[in-house]
Amino acid sequence: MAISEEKINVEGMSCGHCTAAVEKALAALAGVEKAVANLGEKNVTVTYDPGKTTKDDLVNAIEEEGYEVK
Ligand SMILES: [Cu+2]
Repeated sequence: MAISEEKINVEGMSCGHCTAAVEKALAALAGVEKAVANLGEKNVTVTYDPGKTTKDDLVNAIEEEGYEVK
């Protein structure tokens, strides 16, 4: 089981609530071990099992929270 790490650029996060919402949405997906959003860098680093979740799933979860993936 290979674990992947993906850094995804996210537009629209403006405070701690936003980063928490993005992290929570990602952490809720199957196979996601860790999601750490960085407000200053406007990105989120996700550690996940690509056998259970695809990058598209990650992007969808972020967009469903109302943030834009660049
Ligand atoms: Cu916010």
